[in-house]
Amino acid sequence: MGNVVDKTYRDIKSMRVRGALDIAIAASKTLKRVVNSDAKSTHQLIQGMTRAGKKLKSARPTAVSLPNAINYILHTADKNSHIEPEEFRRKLSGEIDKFIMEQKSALSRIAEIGANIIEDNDLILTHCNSDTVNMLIERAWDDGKKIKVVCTETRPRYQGHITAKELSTHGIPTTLIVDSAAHLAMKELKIDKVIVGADTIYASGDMVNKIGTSQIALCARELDIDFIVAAESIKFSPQSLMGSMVKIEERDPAEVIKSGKLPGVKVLNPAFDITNAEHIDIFITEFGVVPPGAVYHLLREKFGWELGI
Ligand code: RI2
Repeated sequence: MGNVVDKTYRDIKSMRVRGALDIAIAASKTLKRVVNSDAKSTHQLIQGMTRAGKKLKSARPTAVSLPNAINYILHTADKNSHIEPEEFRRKLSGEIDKFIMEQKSALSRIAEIGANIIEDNDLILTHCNSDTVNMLIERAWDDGKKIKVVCTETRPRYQGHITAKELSTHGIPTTLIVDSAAHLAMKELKIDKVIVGADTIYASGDMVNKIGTSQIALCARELDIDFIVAAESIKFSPQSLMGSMVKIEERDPAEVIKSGKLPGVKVLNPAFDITNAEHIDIFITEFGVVPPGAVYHLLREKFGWELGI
């Protein structure tokens, strides 16, 4: 079973599996494999799940969807610790399947709500690659809205290329820009809306997303362009209610520049930044449109199990 867990850990760490929702789903599926291992007692099964959960959580530190999914499944395991192993396997497998289905239906609900917000002829700018944002944009297009999209390339790993490829393959007119052209493009092309995904959303309404997002939000504020975040509630951080913030992942400098190319120069490669709640107009969640000031209430309502309330 260690092999399965190690493989998922490596896939997430190396970003072979990436995107805040996808890493949470990959970890959930792996915990289901652990639940179905041949340990003799329920206690041993829970021990195995706890070990696997700890390892998987350490694969990437910034997207709270990963620990949220794992904590939820471990919480469900604890609640069922009194039942026999066979029944426990069946029950937990069903709960994990249900949890994954809920995440997928959250995604499609956000697409539906988000598509209503997009207007005919909108020019939308997005950053990085978010399945949630792409699904929402594709839904608006399928609804008959004649939209166009501008994608940043998203250095250093160029996830913007994935976005551009997906959207243009869907038939949507798509333009790729370098990250540093964001302000110019927003001003000269007259972008109507910026829509991005999220990795972690704090109780304060501040939001952690791919490096460069906060600069784009500042530009949007200056130019009076709507700045919209599309994210499932799994990306809300209950720990932030207790003052705890996620660690901003610092990745290998080799992603930025070939090692040894600039001897003596230090390279920083933070993968995420924090966008101030004041620069965010709305969050689109599966529960509807939420202003940054309402995140606190949604967190308390939806993550009561984690907070013991
Ligand atoms: P979905 C990604 O992180 C991006 O920051 C993206 O905005 C966010 O996850 C949400 O993605 P990375 O894994 O869950 O590329 O909307 O570092 O797909």
